[in-house]
Amino acid sequence: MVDIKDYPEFETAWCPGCGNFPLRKAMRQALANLGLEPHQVVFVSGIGQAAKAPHYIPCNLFNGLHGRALPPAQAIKLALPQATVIVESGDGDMYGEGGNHFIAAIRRNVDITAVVHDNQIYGLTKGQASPTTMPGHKTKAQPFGAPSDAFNPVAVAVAMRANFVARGFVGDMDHLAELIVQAVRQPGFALVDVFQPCVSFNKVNTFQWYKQHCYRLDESYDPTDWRQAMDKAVEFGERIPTGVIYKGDRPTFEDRLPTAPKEPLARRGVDREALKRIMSTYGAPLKRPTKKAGP
Ligand SMILES: Cc1ncc(C[n+]2csc(CCOP(=O)(O)OP(=O)(O)O)c2C)c(N)n1
Ligand code: SF4
Repeated sequence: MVDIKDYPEFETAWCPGCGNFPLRKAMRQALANLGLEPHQVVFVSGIGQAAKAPHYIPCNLFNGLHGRALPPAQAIKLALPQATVIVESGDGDMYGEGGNHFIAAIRRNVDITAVVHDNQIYGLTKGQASPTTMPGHKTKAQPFGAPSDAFNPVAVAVAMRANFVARGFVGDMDHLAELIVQAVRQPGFALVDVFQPCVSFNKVNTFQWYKQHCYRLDESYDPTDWRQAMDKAVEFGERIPTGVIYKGDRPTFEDRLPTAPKEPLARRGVDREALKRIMSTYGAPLKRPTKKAGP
């Protein structure tokens, strides 16, 4: 049986009180509840404070470029279908620099889970407005207030009928762990957008602010009703719903791709005779280069 202690804690570079800590705990609990051993999981992240989260969990990790977590995550899942692939990164990384990959990943629907630390700010680079920063929010780089409207990742994901769309809050940790469990279990692309305070650079969306505004969807809510989900996804004001906002059932990319490997790509044998036949259609067989005389 897998236990949360199989996912020990490490020293981190985060500020004391950062919302990344409870999210990490919820993630460790979710992995234990899923019965996953560390070697069965691959985390993929980009750049940022949130993107460091997988450094502090003893699973496999691919840490890529800023905004580029989703493409390698999809490739890893296709090449290693048995792995549980979780992308864990920040709102800037996923929706700003990685915004187009986010849209493409929903369309493609590879069976991966994206858990986004949404602190509504760029934390690592000291508090510039991110795509989810609310308009008018004053930062050092936007002293007159963020001049753009905020990106609503949940509404975009529901509009595109992503197979699983949820919003969590680090102040409701058991609920958050349960959302991650459900997201991993759902086939296809799953999004869990998680509100988490950045205590150093976001003085607007504090823990208290999230606590005052977030409420849990009640039991009677049906996440398979797309129109109702659209209404909930755009509810972002005095009250902001948390929970599973939408659950879809589009076929996954793997289901639609006849050549998708069912076993690790690395274990597939090579048909050398077929390879020779293919190479022979490109002309004369390759010869080893001969050594040239000279300096
Ligand atoms: C291409 C590129 N642009 C910009 C940066 C600088 N940069 C590093 S992290 C970051 C923002 C990270 O914000 P977010 O993803 O919200 O994570 P947080 O630090 O808030 O957890 C930026 C702009 C970079 N490293 N690479
Ligand atoms: S700057 Fe913000 S996001 Fe980064 S570690 Fe500190 S509190 Fe967390």
